[in-house]
Amino acid sequence: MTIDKRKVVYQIYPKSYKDTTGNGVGDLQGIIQKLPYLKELGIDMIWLNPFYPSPQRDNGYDISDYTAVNPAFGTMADFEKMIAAGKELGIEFMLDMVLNHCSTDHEWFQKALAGDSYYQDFFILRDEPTDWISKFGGSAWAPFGETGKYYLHLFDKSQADLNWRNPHVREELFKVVNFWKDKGVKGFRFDVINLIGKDEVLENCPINDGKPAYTDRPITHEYLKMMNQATFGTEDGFMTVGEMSATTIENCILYTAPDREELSMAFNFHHLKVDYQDGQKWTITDFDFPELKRLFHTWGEGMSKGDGWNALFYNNHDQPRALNRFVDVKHFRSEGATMLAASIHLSRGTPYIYMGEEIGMLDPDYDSMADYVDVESLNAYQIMLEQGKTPEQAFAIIQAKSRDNSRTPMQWDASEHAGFTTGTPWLKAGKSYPEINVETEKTGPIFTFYQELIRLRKTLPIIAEGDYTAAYQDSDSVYAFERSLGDQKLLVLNNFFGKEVELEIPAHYADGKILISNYADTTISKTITLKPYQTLAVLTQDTRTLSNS
Ligand code: TEU
Repeated sequence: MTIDKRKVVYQIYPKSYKDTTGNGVGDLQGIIQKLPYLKELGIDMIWLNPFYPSPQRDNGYDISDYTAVNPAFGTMADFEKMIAAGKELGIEFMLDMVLNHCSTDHEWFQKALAGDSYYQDFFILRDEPTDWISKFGGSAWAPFGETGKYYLHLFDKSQADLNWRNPHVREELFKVVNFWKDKGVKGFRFDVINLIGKDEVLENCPINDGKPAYTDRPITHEYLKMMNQATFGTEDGFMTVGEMSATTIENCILYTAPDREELSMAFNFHHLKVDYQDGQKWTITDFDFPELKRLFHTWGEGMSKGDGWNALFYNNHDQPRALNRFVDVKHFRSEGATMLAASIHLSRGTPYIYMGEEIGMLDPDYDSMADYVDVESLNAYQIMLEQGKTPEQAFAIIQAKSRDNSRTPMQWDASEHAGFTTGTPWLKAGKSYPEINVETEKTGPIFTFYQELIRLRKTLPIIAEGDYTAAYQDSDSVYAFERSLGDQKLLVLNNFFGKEVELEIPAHYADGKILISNYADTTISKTITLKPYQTLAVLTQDTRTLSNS
């Protein structure tokens, strides 16, 4: 199973992309309408977050019917049109498969509740709950109707974990995967797929909420092999990405090394926890740059050596905007946005762009708790109040950390609601839309820089295929790496701060060629001064290794 490493994926949160009906919710027709825009950007594949029927307790990650389209987003005919319209433009689709859990509204759960023992074995039922905590707060177990039993839900209580030990469950889920594959999709993103294998005996686990009993279990690799064989494994070029919660490099190599025949690549989240205080999300603190570097370097080198493949990203629908986290956006929004982009698009792995990133969108800067809708944020706010935080303190944390930060409507133009809808949007548009929108940004420095990065990956094999080695490990402001392919080397320097920094360039790069930079008029010499948030990539044919200067 090989993938095309020149491809770049663009993530669309359908609910927030473009509404063509005026119901305040984005839809598939809206995506069709915007395909030419994405063609212009140059991306190859679109990952769509769930658009299936769902009570929307967790915005579609609580699926009640795996093989249909939620009427709020359109029809199956719209879906087919979208695939066909993409094909004409050379844009493929990757669908989100939420196979760890289903909605408690799903007929499997409803039949189980009604007493059908065949379907009861689809879920994880126990007489006694363990002390595990759900990832959205509170116990991970809820009473199973009036039976006196409890069912496991690692996420919201409306998301019941499926029992992958049961072969009938696997069979049903593989049918789902094949249903969409047969409709012409060319990729899948598997939600929290490293959590599907649960230990048979579930025990109390006071230190880490039960995680060792269900994270990266060896049996998960077996399940992925089975799924690969039963579904997409024979389709050359098919792209699959697993979302891995609290995972390890060792496991991600196993999940993604081509000879393992599990998945094509993996998302991990370690680099997005560098602004968590003591590992806790609901805190506010500056990001830890040395730790960010260390993680990029260990994962970059580890996956490179082990023949694993990373999915590269800073943004998605669960994360506040990276620009707000890592960049002084007041002074350096464009420089910061382009530097962050280069730091992953020139790295080893498949880059993912989250909608709006290509125009430098920011967190919405809402004024009140009433603007937030995400179940995780609402739970966290209550828990913080119970723990003694003042409403002001709790609100400030939600403002910085809420998943709604990235879910705000795509900013198309300066008209009301950012040109997203003519109705009332399900989530308010961010305050920045009058200035930051596609209309104003499309010819600007950020969008055009993304276009160039995407083009470079397609034209230079060293970007798509080259190895990854850490560089300038001791620098306290520059994250740098070197790519190599055959005799060729590429040095990528990224200044993560708003002040200039001087570097000695190894002699063999001194007569190298500047591949790309986010500042004009940079020249290469022995000593080089990187401007605030400057990114600079230098290409050479020379084979001497880079000294750690
Ligand atoms: O997210 C998995 C996950 O672990 C998230 O809880 C993530 O760590 C968290 O949102 C960061 O605060 C996936 C989906 O991406 C997410 O949208 C779903 O809510 C979740 O699975 C359950 O399906």
